[in-house]
Amino acid sequence: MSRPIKIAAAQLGPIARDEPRSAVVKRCLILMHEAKAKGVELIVFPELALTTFFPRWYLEDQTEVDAFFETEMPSAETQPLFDAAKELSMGFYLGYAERVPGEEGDRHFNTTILVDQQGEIVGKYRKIHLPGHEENEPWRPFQHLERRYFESGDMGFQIFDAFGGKVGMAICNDRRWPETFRVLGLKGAEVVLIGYNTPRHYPPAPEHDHLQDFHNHLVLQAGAYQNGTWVVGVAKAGIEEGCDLIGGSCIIDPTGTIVAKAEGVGDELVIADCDLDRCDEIRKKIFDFRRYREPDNYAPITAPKETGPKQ
Ligand code: CDT
Repeated sequence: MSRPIKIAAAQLGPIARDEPRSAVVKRCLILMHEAKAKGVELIVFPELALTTFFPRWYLEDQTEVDAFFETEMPSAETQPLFDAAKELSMGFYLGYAERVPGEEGDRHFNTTILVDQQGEIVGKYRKIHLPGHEENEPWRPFQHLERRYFESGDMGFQIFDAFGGKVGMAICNDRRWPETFRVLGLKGAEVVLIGYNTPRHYPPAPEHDHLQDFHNHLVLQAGAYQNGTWVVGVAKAGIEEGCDLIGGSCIIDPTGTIVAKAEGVGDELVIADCDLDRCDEIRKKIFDFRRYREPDNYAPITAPKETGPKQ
């Protein structure tokens, strides 16, 4: 049996702070048309794909922060992506900053959507693991204020029936947590799509800077193998506003093998034929969850986080 779907990881190079969304959308459309010529059915863009990675700045004016957020999807500026999806019969994953206006104040999420080949939104995920810090830390060469600008996602880890399979979504830091993949794996994910923005320099632990590419692939490959799922990791890469973001966008098969990988740090397509039936290689033979898991011994995993060891 085989259930192939051709997927493209659409890595984006840097996005300048003053680059309008319309320019980014144009870059995405170029990649979609290139991908169409190669038979791609699903294209995956990075985390916060419509703007520069703004959590690197401490901004006191909320209006300035909100300018990086979307209140509607599609919007006039992003509608061309939805039109292209329909015209090219190509679904997409798109990360963006989402603002939800409400009577008790606005809510802000680091969000991604899954759009099908008819241009309809069929899935949404709001980032759960938010890295970084809440307050300005001027000693850092750049900030990582996701914990200031976003709240943790309220939609859980879900699976969407789309593209003839079961699709899971996560965003950037989520990939470092095995629980992300395991929850998606337990729900039957056959492919997990993950956009990211990962600075090479990590101010609290600069001694690990040379390991950033390694850690990226380590967690993506482990997540794939340990759950018998395809994984698509997609970077926003290159020197963005003076900050070096790793590339390494890749597609990983359910054995944990990287089958296609980006060569540079600019706009680039990484394409692979992903046979979703290959998940069975691992799920039926190695990690048969129903047969081999021992959840009675895993209680600390779901205990409140305060019960973890003090650091
Ligand atoms: N965007 C994002 O989540 N970036 C983080 C940076 C490192 S914080 C430890 C990441 O996990 O790649």
